[in-house]
Amino acid sequence: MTRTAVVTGASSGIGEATARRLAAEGFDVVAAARRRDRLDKLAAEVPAIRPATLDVTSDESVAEFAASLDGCDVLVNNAGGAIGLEPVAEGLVDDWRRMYEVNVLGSLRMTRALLPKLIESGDGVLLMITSVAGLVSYEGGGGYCAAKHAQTSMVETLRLELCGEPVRITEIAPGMVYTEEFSLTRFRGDAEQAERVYEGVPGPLSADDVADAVAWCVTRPWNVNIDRLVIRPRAQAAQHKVHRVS
Ligand code: 8X3
Repeated sequence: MTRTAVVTGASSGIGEATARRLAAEGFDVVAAARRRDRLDKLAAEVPAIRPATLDVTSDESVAEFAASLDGCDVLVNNAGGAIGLEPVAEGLVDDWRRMYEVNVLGSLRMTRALLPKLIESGDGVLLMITSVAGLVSYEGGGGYCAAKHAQTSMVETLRLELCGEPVRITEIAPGMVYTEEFSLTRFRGDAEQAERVYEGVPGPLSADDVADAVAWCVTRPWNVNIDRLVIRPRAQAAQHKVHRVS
């Protein structure tokens, strides 16, 4: 029987690449995000992808979405992002709130709503896309690092709480990934600053590289739980150690 995978934040970047890749792996994919026009285009291109409008920051939207699903075997909590690079001393409450809403509470809403279906499937996988920012802190990371640390902690707690249930809990923590929007959002639309992050870096990861890791994690045998997979480009040995060529 075809298995169903739900991917949040599927309208671009890692989410879109994951939706495409899981479809190629034979899943029925529900690609969920706010921007329906983008999802519709994606679904028109890939028959195994079904578009679904979803705002993970809204209780009603998540409830409606969950009710529309017959079942769910894999949930990829991917919706998230960073806003701003201010030091904590100048942290903007609205930005922090937004980052918490999407990254942390969005994942909580989706987890609460779909966990019963994942368990019911008999071999569910809940996969959280976190970040290396969930494992280390860095200057300017402020609210994003805090939100990603919260997600990392959520994954660890879930795995303990669900031990004995037929659901695997996996985290993928990517480092530097070059996507259309991540850096642009962080720099509030300043394309030049956004590009500078990747300047001279030979081979930052692509969204496809992360999607490849997602596919590997969710296609392991039922008894194999990949707890955490940290994935960085070869040029990024650590947060502060990035090789650049001019
Ligand atoms: C994105 C990676 O290094 O910008 O999650 O925090 S980093």
